[in-house]
Amino acid sequence: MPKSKSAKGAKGAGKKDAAPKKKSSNWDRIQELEKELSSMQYNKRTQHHYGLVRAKIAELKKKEEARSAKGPATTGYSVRKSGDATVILVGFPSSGKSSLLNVITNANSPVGAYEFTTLSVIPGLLEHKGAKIQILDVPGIVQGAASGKGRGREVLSVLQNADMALILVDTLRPNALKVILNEINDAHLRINKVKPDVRIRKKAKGGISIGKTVRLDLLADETIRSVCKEMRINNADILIRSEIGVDDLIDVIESNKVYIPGLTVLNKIDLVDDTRLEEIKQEVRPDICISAPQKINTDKLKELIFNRLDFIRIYCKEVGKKADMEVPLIMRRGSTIRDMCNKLHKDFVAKFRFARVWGPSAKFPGQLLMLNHVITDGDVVQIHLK
Ligand SMILES: Nc1nc2c(ncn2[C@@H]2O[C@H](COP(=O)(O)OP(=O)(O)O)[C@@H](O)[C@H]2O)c(=O)[nH]1
Ligand SMILES: [Mg+2]
Repeated sequence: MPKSKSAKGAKGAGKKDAAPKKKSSNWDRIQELEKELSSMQYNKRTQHHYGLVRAKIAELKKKEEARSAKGPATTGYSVRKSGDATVILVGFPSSGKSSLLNVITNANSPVGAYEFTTLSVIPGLLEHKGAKIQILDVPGIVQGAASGKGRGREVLSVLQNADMALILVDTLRPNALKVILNEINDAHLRINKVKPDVRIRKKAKGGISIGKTVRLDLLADETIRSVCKEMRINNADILIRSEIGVDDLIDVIESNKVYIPGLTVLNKIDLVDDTRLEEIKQEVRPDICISAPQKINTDKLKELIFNRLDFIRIYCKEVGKKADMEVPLIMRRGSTIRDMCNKLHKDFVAKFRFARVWGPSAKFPGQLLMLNHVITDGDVVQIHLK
């Protein structure tokens, strides 16, 4: 996936199809401002103005979202989360989402040569190496879900609960990627990005004070102050510990962003010759190239999804019994024994006495460990309760 400079997140947004005419004046203003941004270079000299425009857009979008959330709720998007992780499948109509869902999961979704075959969220279950991965085909997203067109709120809630985004682009429309990334961005998701290390502590008076442990060439203190003001923070202590741009700052202030991994998948590779495929790969920079119906690389894709979700396998050993090495408990890298207890049973943390661990994370077999211990792939864990 192309790593766009953080400051350019909104690029191209102004080129989006104009929203239906009867929108609020907020919406008109957003479009105007986005147009202004798209024609602006981000550099030392412009960053102040750029920041202000971005902050204004953020504020207006917040208002618009609040407005659209007041509309009648639809039930089409209430999908219960299940399994070890939820992956959202995002792509243009006819990019092959249903075909892919049918190949890698147990779903039986209608495949059609027509656009908009998929009308609501379709879940499928992918089972791989003991992990149960829920994959959701969410068609609404590329139709302006984030900007409050129609079912915005429901689509957003599905997206924000996802653990990963699988972006499907087909060889016939490689430029879909930009549009999709834009929509995802608008839906408050940040794909393959590390959450900026910035702390903002609001206070009653004293203005804005800024502390930094890094050099910020493209974000002057003056810009930080103006952006804060624009977003109604007048007094705060700000501590910045990672190299951020103005977009990151706005993300931190809004504090509603979800940082998840993503995979870019290029589908329909059977429809182009090698030369054209190379050209498209240069443009899209996919993580993997597939053909869903012909099952080219679809097994590899399963493995890629498993790995990108940072899964680890933990084997549970009941007291007095041998460990169950058949069915692992799937956890995420960095999980602790507490996380594991929470996943097993709601009472386990309260009743916890200690755990014994055999395997890579233990210093010696059967080491006695407590809730904060970080477990690793292949550990065998025995939990002792009160
Ligand atoms: N040749 C080819 N056709 C594909 C591929 N993937 C999907 N299709 C076709 O593209 C059309 C749309 O697919 P579908 O899965 O319904 O797309 P969706 O709208 O994204 O769910 C159908 O006719 C599929 O058979 C592929 O890899 N190669
Ligand atoms: Mg479909």
